[in-house]
Amino acid sequence: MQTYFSADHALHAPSFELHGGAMVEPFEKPSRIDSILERLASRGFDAPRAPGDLDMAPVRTVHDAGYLRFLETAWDEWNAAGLAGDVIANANCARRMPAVREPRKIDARAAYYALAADTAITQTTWRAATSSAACAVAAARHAAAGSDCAFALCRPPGHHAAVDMFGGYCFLNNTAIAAATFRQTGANRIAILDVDFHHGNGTQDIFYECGDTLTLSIHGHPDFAYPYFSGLAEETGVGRGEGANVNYPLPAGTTWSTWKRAFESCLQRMRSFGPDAVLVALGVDTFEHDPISSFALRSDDYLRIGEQLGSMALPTVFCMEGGYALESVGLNVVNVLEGFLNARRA
Ligand code: 5XA
Ligand code: ZN
Repeated sequence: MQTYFSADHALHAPSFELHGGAMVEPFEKPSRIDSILERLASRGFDAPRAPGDLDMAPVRTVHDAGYLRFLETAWDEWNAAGLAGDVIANANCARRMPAVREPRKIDARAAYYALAADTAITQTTWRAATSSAACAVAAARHAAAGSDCAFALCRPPGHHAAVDMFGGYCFLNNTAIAAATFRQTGANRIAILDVDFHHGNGTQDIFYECGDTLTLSIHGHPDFAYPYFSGLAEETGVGRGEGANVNYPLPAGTTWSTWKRAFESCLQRMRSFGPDAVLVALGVDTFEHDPISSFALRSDDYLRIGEQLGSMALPTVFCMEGGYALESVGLNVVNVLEGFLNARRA
């Protein structure tokens, strides 16, 4: 399986994260990727390839034009306004606020476009985010060109990025951009399966009215899990998208036996939907020792996830999302990929 990876990911490295009332070292940091690269090499995977320059056409079909302008220029404007440090939202569009529209000042615009204050935009975040999306585009093209599967080692991740919102460490929605790339190559029906611990609110938002993209997400229940305000089973899509969004909110402490039932239901729904391609938002923060999540999957469970996805026999692209247990993130990711390849070879 070919991996696409850009060294530019390291350009996104905020110096702190606001977490539970404290400024802490960010959980989402460049060394996560080193751990995955090392494990890919030691398990005999082909050397990663760098993606080309990002084709903005699929990005523009996913994200709002004003939002893209904001992401690209936010840090420069913040700096020019004399504000200190990196761009961080210190307000939000909260419920019943009557003037929800893009304001003029840069700190106000950050508040307008932010999902949460956990995500900073640095001077070089835009370059990292576009390189991350370029990995997703290159992986989708590779799979669509007959190679059947690919791994986009995206960083920063993407599944919380909505049409016009950043947060949860995400700026551009890499799986949605990969879906748009598949469509450029003639695919009509796409399934996006999000196995990250956190609900893929951004992906849900982007495709909520869309009947030819099936979005499925297995995650911690919003009663306790970020992003708290989406991910209920009742969120099923609207209009032509009615029935094409399926959420599986699960309790804290979920182990493989419960998680697997939701996963098998996803596989069944995907089979009935009949996609031309599958995208997997591959978060491994479902791991028992993940520092910011509360499921309890074990390293061997990731092999089983990969095997079952491989048995679907569909063009498949994996896009990296969360996973913060540094000593195990590489093992767990590579277990999924290896399980997938084992099933494909069988
Ligand atoms: O999948 N999303 C994440 O792993 C990020 C959660 C951010 C919590 N502040
Ligand atoms: Zn996550």
